[in-house]
Amino acid sequence: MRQQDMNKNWLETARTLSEALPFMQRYSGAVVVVKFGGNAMGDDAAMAEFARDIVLMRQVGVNPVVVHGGGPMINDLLGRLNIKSEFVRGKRVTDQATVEVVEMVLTGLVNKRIVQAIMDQGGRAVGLSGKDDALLVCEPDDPELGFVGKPAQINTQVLHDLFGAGIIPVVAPVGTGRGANETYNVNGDTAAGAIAGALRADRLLLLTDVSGVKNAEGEVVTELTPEEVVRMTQDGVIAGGMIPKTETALKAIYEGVRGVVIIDGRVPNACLLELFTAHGSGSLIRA
Ligand code: X2W
Repeated sequence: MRQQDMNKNWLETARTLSEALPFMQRYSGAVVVVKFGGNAMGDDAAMAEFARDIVLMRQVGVNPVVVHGGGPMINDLLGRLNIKSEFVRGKRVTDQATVEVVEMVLTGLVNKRIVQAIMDQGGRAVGLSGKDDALLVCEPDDPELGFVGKPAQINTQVLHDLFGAGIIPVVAPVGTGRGANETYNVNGDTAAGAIAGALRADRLLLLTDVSGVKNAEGEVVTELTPEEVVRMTQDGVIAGGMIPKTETALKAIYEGVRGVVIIDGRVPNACLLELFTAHGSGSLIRA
């Protein structure tokens, strides 16, 4: 549909695209790991918009990897099955019955919903969990947590194979172990950080439901160094649910990720705003 009146909006759209060129050049060939948390997922329209941003990234030469969560969706099925669940230091205590539900929900429902949303936008996506091609080989995290895994060995070859084929990997944070038939529930942020670290990613975007790291005055800090994060944590300014995210960020940077951004995934086009405009969004942590 061609609009006859060249009103201001279309000129602005063209200008926005033109202004994105240096950013597209900057990120061409870059690896960007996007953690899409269950709280950031929203309704079908929001999911479609997220998928569209990921497909656009791939279209302009970025190699995106989506690592998703799904905590609220796991809670929903556990509730329907009358299985009680509790969290210790941000991680779900996971017994045998729980790990089965976690694997079903994450690798089934949530993973395929994201794959389908990307396909619907004309991209190519393949869903996998940490079991596929032994992407995430885990060790038990803490005896108190049961079958919660911490990634001990990350085999990224399958991701490079998919990049080469122009396919977007969509990873469910469920890991395998070193023994036979082991299944581990991995925190989504932890899985995304470990994969970004192993890939030496250019960017790790942690999409969540808060607008970023806030200072003592409650304002979002747009740029922080790892040292500042450590200091703000010691001072109690960074607290609660933000701690697993900043810990993931510091570990990822230590492992060679160039920058980690904590952003509100519910903001429209959050990923594009971050990568392809001078504005950015949320908090960028880098050395
Ligand atoms: C998480 C995995 C899903 C996840 C869980 O069982 O909820 C652990 O806590 P969000 O949506 O990113 O929170 N695993 C060990 O991380 O989901």
